Amino acid sequence: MSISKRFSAAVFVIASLTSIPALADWALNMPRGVTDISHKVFDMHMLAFWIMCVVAVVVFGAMFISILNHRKSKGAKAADFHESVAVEVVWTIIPFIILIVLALPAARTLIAQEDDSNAELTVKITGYQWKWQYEYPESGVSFFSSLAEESRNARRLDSGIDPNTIENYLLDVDKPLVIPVDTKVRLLLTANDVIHSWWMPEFAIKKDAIPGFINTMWTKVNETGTYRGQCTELCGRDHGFMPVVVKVVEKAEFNQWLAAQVESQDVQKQLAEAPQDTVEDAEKASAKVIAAN
Ligand SMILES: [Cu+2]
Repeated sequence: MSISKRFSAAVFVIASLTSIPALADWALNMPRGVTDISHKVFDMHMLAFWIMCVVAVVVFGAMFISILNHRKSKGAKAADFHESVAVEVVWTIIPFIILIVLALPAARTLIAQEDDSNAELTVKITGYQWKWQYEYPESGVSFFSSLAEESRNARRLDSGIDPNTIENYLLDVDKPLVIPVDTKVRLLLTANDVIHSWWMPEFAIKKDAIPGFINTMWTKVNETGTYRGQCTELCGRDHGFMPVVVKVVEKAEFNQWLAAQVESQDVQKQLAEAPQDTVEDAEKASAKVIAAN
């Protein structure tokens, strides 16, 4: 291969790597996300990445130049000096500066990530084998979020359904968590059986849900939309089948949704509590509850 051909091949590889955002399914990098914290995490990741690139180019460059230009066949003679204060100072100070440059924003982001004070809404998340429960303690709303039926059917052995035909295969649920946009939401995390972990890449949050413990995290999403994540702690047979789906909606829409949940939960509660000794009684009771609501 001639040098010009090699050069154009290299340009092609670099060009296809930089056009990765166009091929979303192909993306190798982490997502930039939709929260201020996720942007900070992404920027830090890229900072570390570029510093590593420069370090790699300098270190490997020096190595290859030394190997090529100072090889024995060219008559090179190895230097025989011992100890060099100058070199030692340089290779101590440069990594020290790099570490400080990386540690400062990292510490700042870590502290911000842990500060769940002044939250406007609280949601309790409980992990189960193999689903999530979402509770809004302030309004008493509570529901389970399980793998969507299309995925559930397709994943069965010999189901005959091609998973490629299922939209968001294994990343869809029957009832997603709903939260309002531009609102600081505190998430309380626990589990009811084994350790699970709640992960939402677009929000840059991930924490273990541990039985008997309450872990906290928070998020404030800047854009409405549907976001998908997964349980990320191997929690048993169906670990791969308990996705996390969060629907972020406008504040007014959220209030409407929450009110509807409160109402439907009230109806269910009254139905469960009404005396239902016979079928007739049950029908009468449900008619009464429906009329009252
Ligand atoms: Cu799990």
